[in-house]
Amino acid sequence: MKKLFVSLFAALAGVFALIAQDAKPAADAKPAAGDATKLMLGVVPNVMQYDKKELTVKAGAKVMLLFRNEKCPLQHNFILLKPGTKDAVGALADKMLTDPEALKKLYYPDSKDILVKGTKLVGIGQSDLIEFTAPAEAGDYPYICTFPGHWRLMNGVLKVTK
Ligand SMILES: [Cu+2]
Repeated sequence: MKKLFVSLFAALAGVFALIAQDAKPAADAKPAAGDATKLMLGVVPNVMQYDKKELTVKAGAKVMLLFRNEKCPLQHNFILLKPGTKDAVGALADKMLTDPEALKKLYYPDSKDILVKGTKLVGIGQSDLIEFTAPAEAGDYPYICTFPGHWRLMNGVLKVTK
């Protein structure tokens, strides 16, 4: 099991290195990237689901989350929420259907329960590198896509551990 984890992590590190190369010249790479916890989250095409129902980080860790949509023709996003607030924020997300400013807001509703937001709507072939500091309190933090209607299926839990 440990071996599997190590090789998975090596594979992840490789992917991040490639992306970093793509994004900017190597000399300009961010020094923080080395000690951040790197997570990857994808999209299952056409069923409105993330490819992972669960992610895990240490409390207070620096996190680089690569949210990537390889094959789904729909647009998606990512927000991290305070524990127990998924349904409330999901209801706000659905209301954005009638908000003329919704697209400009990337379909992110206004809510004090939102801890982290992605930086764009992620269409097919696109990705969003989301950097944040994990919550200091251990617990189960829901993440959802707030494109109206998606959150009921498109959700997961970030497990924050001590
Ligand atoms: Cu979505």
